[in-house]
Amino acid sequence: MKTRAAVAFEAGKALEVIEVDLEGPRAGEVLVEIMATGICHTDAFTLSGDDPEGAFPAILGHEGAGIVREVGPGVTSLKPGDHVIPLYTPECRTCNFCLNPKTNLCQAIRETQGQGVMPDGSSRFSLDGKPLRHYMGCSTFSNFTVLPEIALAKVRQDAPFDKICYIGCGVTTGIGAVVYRAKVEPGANVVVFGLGGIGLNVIQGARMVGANKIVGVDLNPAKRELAMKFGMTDFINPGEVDDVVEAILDITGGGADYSFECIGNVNVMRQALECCHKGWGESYIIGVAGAGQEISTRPFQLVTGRSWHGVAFGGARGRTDVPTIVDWYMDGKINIDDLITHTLPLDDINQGFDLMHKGESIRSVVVY
Ligand code: NAD
Ligand code: AHE
Ligand code: ZN
Repeated sequence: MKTRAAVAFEAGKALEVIEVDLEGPRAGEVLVEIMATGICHTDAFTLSGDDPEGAFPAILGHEGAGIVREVGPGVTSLKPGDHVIPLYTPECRTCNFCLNPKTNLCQAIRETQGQGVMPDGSSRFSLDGKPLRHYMGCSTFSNFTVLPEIALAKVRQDAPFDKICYIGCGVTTGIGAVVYRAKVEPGANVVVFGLGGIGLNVIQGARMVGANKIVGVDLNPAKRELAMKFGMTDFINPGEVDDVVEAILDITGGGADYSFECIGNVNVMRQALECCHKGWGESYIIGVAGAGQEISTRPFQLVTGRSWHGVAFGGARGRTDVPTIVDWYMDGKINIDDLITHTLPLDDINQGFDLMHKGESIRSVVVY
């Protein structure tokens, strides 16, 4: 079939919205009509050329929601008409990662996914007979896409696609980091570095679990108002204090119980570790840093009881946890609407990237 898609032909170039060829689903695969997709910072990161796994030409996008239109042989858990959210972290429920309760990083298809192909090593997308690569196993910047069955969460049918698409990455990444990965307790002091599409979801996750202080750190003072609405109790602009770490120790009375880095800046990652409470503070890296970048600290920081962690997709097991997060949204327990600042047609997708780079959007959503 033919489908309209925004194609990334080269790193650093704008996407081109064109018609491409899409082959139907093979065994274990599902054809999905994408109804809406968010534009995540990670799409911009890969398009910039900084992603060691970035390969072109490719169809980016990994934060979508849509409807199953066809299933390949052997697919048992989904049928045409089902509403789904694509999962860049799948959940096969049988690999040794899925069987280990300590991780959500299913590895069943990780290698081929990173190469931009389906699990059998081939691409379903092509242009003029030449393959186009998939991206993060999702390629939601195409109106129709093909995914493995294990990379789709089935969700309720009354949830609006243009809002729940954000659960495909940003919402789950932020709230999940608090709830599933760090397991923040009521009364804990939490510090969040970077109040963008991820950090604001960490903040609302911290409020949801009953955190005490929720300190937000951002260079952009315009982020303050929205962050307060989502539960931030204290704001630090690094440009207005002598020492960010000292300012956090003062506000929290000794340091963060939990800190989250939601920027992708290795210098800030160090601050996020060092603002943690001596003896028990835990720091979680969420931000994605460019190829070749490294983190550092004095080992004494760890010897004296702080610990450094990382988390992908909020520690969520997609097929199990994503439907629950959709319920949280539909029940009014979490706010997604106020984070979706812009809605665009596919033809204007590059404007969504421009808004992100200028710091003018939290989330832009493309509606097909
Ligand atoms: P964003 O651009 O919306 O937000 C980043 C925020 O950080 C902005 O508000 C910006 O003003 C602020 N900032 C930038 N430099 C700063 C500094 N030095 N000190 C303080 N604040 C600073 O980005 P986002 O969509 O929220 O994504 C954040 C990061 O999370 C990105 O690196 C993205 O790739 C990554 N990410 C990771 C996962 C995961 O599973 N680990 C999932 C999604 C996104
Ligand atoms: N491909 C990059 C790393 C990019 C990365 O860290 N991706 C996160 C998700 S960001 C979503 O917006 C992730 O899930 N990582 C775990 C994984 O298995 O990819 C690189 O450095 O090679
Ligand atoms: Zn993302």
